Amino acid sequence: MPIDPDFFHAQGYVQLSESIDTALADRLRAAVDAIQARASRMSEAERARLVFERDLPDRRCSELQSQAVADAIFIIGEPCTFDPAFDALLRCPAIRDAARTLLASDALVVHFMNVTIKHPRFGRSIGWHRDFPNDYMCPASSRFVRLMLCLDGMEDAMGATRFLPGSHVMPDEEALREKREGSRPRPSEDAGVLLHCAAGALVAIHPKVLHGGGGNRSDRMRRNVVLQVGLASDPLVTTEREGVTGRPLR
Ligand SMILES: O=C(O)CCC(=O)C(=O)O
Repeated sequence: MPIDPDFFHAQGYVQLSESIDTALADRLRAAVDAIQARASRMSEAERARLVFERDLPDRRCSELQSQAVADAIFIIGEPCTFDPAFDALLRCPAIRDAARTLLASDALVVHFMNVTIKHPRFGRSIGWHRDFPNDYMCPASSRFVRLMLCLDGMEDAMGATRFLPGSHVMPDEEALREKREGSRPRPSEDAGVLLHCAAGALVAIHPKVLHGGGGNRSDRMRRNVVLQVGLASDPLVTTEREGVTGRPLR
């Protein structure tokens, strides 16, 4: 079985033993490179779908780093609007089968997709958080999943994703209360377990598991394609929509 649902439900994350084919992974890496290469020449409409490193508040960014950052992209939103390789990703059996197994349903829809980039040496850390509840593209219940395709693989120095195993085992009401009251736990930066994986690995993330990750201190690029999938019967209760939102996962 390419996925271990027991591990996922006990730990709150799992690395799949199957992924997408290497030719598509190559296309996706090339697509991300091409988007980054033309970022400074894009139209306003295209740039509005990108989050640049330099626009984010970061008290830890030194003067030297600010110069290196230039047009570095932290998040590519709506990647399907930039390159059809991302549409092809949504048609991959590994993606569909993982979501079907973990959500125990065949009637699934895509919520959103992005590419999260930690650039060599200055790519920022991501603080501990849960994906449920969320102000962006969130249904009323936590019955959805994020699938993360690690284009470059991940290791400690690259700012690998860190998980607090078992932290998802809580009722939705408690996660909602935590957000309302601002009482979400803040584990230390080195708490939990690091997910080390090879380039092209596919990882499933439970919406309530606490996860985050350090900055990229290495010389290697760290690019993850993240997509969120939920039940067709479970409408989003937040306002934003993307081009792929509601697309059936077939
Ligand atoms: O790139 C990562 O480490 C994970 C992205 C993430 O935290 C998320 O999508 O919630």
